[in-house]
Amino acid sequence: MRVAIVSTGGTIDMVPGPSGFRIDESDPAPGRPPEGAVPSGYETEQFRLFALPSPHMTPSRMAELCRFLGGLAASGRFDGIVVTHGTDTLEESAFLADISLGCSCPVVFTAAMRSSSELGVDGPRNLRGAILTATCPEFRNFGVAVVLNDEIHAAGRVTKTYTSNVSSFASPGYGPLGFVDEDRVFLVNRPCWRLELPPGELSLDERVGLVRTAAGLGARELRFCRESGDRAVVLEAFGRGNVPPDVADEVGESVRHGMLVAVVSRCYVGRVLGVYGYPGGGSDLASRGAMLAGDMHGHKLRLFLMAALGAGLDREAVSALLERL
Ligand code: DAS
Repeated sequence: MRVAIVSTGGTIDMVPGPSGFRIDESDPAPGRPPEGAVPSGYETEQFRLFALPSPHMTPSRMAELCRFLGGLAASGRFDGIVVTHGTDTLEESAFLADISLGCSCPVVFTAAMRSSSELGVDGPRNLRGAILTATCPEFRNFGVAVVLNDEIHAAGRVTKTYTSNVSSFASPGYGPLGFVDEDRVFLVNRPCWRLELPPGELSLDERVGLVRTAAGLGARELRFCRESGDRAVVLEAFGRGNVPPDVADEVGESVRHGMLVAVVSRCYVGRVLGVYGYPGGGSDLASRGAMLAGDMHGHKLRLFLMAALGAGLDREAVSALLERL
């Protein structure tokens, strides 16, 4: 089995420094897998694309990563591709790869919650699990996955739930696709549908805002997005998709200005639906032209809208895709 390992940075590549963990710039063999991480009989080829803490990943760097992965997949040289990444924005990079790659070479993201110098280091085991998953014959056509702590998660569902624990990555409300048990991969749930972009070159329109509501908050922030020239905004509403009345007025104003307003919930599990008709309720927002975007997480939906607008999709095409959620 031949596996490409693409490193981008993150704790998995970090060492202690005078003021805290940092990427080891002096590593003579950057991205080389640690002892025991590569199962016997496997060959790996390392590519260091970035050496960044993941809060330094930007949408354009994520798009560059996706294009790089597409090139590796198209080369036909690998049975699977593993990406190592910082945990903070891993779910966004993995999601963008999931909606845009549309290729048959399996791609798995992994990371570490602890650096190689810490007690109970998890990186080598996570890398091994990711390699095994990416090359598991049954794993084809599952989309991009994220493997940490012996669990395999769908990129569209997974989220970092805990700041420091090795069991941080979870798919709340859905559960993992499967798990890794020593040298075996067990897939127990197949995603029946995934959000995907139409085939084509990935290009992002970054004029997409993200606004989270809180009691009495949101209208000023939405107005800021509109006045800054955003073409779309994701609104993280309360519960089933409800907002304060002044936020609803601002939603209407944004739609009148031609912006695409997509509503998700600030709850981290469950769908939005127009079940409330009061001013600011989900049904009111829909009647003012907002799109209700199912169970998506706001930060992922923002990337989807960037890519959809970058691909030239119009309002109807975006809405048709979101209706499936
Ligand atoms: N701050 C984290 C990052 O680079 C470290 C990590 O978890 O990888 O995302």
